[in-house]
Amino acid sequence: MSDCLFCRIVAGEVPATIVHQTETTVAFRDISPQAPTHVVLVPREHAPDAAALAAAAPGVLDALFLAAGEIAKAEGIAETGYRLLFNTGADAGQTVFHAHLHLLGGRPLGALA
Ligand code: IU
Repeated sequence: MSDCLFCRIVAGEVPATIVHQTETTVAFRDISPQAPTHVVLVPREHAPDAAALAAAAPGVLDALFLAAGEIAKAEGIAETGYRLLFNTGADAGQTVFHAHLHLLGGRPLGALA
C-alpha cells in the first residue's frame, strides 16, 4: 500500500528513527513527540486500525505489546511507568490509518481527557 505513510516507513522509503524491529513489527520515534519517550509501534502488514488488526492478525497485537515492554525497558521507563494507546478513528485523533501503538513516557502523563 504505497500511499500509506507507515507502510512506506516500514519499507524504508520514508526516513524514521527506528528503535526496534521484529519479524512482524517496526517501532520508530514519533516525529512530533508528546513526551520524552514517544515511540510509534506498527505492524509490518497494513491494517487500517487496531480493530482491523485484531481481526486479521491477533498475534501481531501480542507482538506489539511485547515490543513495547522491551522498548520501555531500553528507554529506562519500565519502572517509572508509561502509557500505551491506540487512537482508533477520527474522533480519537487517528490521523494515520495504519494501526499503530503509541508508547509514551518519561514524564508524568496525567489523566486521560
Ligand atoms: P495518530 O494516533 O494517528 O494521531 O498518530 C500518528 C502519529 O504519527 C502522530 O503522533 C505523528 O506525530 C506521527 N508521525 C510520525 O511519527 N512520522 C511522520 O512522518 C508523520 C507522523 I506525517
